[in-house]
Amino acid sequence: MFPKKGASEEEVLKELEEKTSMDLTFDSGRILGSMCTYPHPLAVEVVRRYIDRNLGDPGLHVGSRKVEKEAVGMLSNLLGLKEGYGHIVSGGTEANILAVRAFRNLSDAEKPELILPESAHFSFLKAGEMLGVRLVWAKLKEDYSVDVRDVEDKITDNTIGIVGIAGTTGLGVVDDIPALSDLALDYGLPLHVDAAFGGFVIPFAKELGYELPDFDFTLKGVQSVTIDPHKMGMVPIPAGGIIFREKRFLEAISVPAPYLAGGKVWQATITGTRPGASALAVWAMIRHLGFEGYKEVVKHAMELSRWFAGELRRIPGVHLIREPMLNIVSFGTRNLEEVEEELKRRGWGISAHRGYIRVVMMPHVRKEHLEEFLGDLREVLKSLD
Ligand code: 0PR
Repeated sequence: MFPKKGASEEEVLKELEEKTSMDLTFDSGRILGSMCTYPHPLAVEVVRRYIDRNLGDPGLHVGSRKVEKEAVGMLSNLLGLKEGYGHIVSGGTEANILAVRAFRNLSDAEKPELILPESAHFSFLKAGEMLGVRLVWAKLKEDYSVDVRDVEDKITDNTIGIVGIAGTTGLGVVDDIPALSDLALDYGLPLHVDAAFGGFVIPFAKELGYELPDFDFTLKGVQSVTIDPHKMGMVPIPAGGIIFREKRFLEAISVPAPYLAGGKVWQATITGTRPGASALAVWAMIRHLGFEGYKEVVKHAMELSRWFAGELRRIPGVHLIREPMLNIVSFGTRNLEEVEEELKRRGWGISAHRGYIRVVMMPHVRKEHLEEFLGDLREVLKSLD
């Protein structure tokens, strides 16, 4: 019911405190299956200060627009590009939709088709449906990376582009992007890399000595990359990133917005009014942590993942789905559904995929949380025997 009379600020806050008391919080250490985390305090402060900035009307907030461009520039650099074109958007979903939209608009295929791995995130279902693009699913190999030969077999005159994933949602697998890039170049097709999760992990993990495939613009077939600061970038929601190699992709999805303060401007994002504070927070976090700072975050997350995978291996009735490539560890158990149910009942925020449980070593996840979780897992397994 829409209240006739307002309540005091105190009352309102108290009511909200009660209503949200059933939410799991990141600092409780109970959320193990999320790709989000508690944002960095600096990013929170930036959002608080610049909460009113609207990048939907960049003529009003000229400085913020410049900062967004700089943030896009820094993300482009991280991904091996001197100068890239893109936006800080609402998340990986919007970023993926924009990439598919650009590929479709630049293609003259009569019945547009997009080839993507079976492991692709469900955001592509939205993209396909909204854009009238048929999704053609490519099989996975035994190691859960996409079968590049199957991708090739599925190319037709209607193919508008190919998708590869650098950090799959369920298992954190990095596809063979170099091979996909070669294929894309051979067939004159654009390749989009969904590094929504891996974008803020792989560059640092590689530097730390982890062996991972190349995934970014250093590969000539890669035309666009999704990279989300609101996952491992430690920026508050909403903050996604879409970067294109060339301006023409952005131009292909821009519509005129003729009456705004900046005169006739062009808008490529799905959202019109959109938070400048998010772009500023992305800029602030990159400026503050720098490559070395993010490397430390990733070092901790990767080490914790290796340790956790080792511990899981020692529990009878538990098996790893595959060796972790990034900071995501997924495992199956006997009586999986009952185990999931019981772990959730005990207050664990885990992500239950079909066939396995996913644990994501986000910055808020600490060893003591995982030790407690492993204790519960052992108990639950025993109780179900
Ligand atoms: N691409 C990949 C590879 C993703 O994993 C995700 C989200 C997206 C795109 C879409 O990103 P947005 O959700 O920002 O639009 N993956 C997470 C997942 O499905 C999203 C998520 C985050 C789910 C936190 C749960 C959660 O607690 O796991």
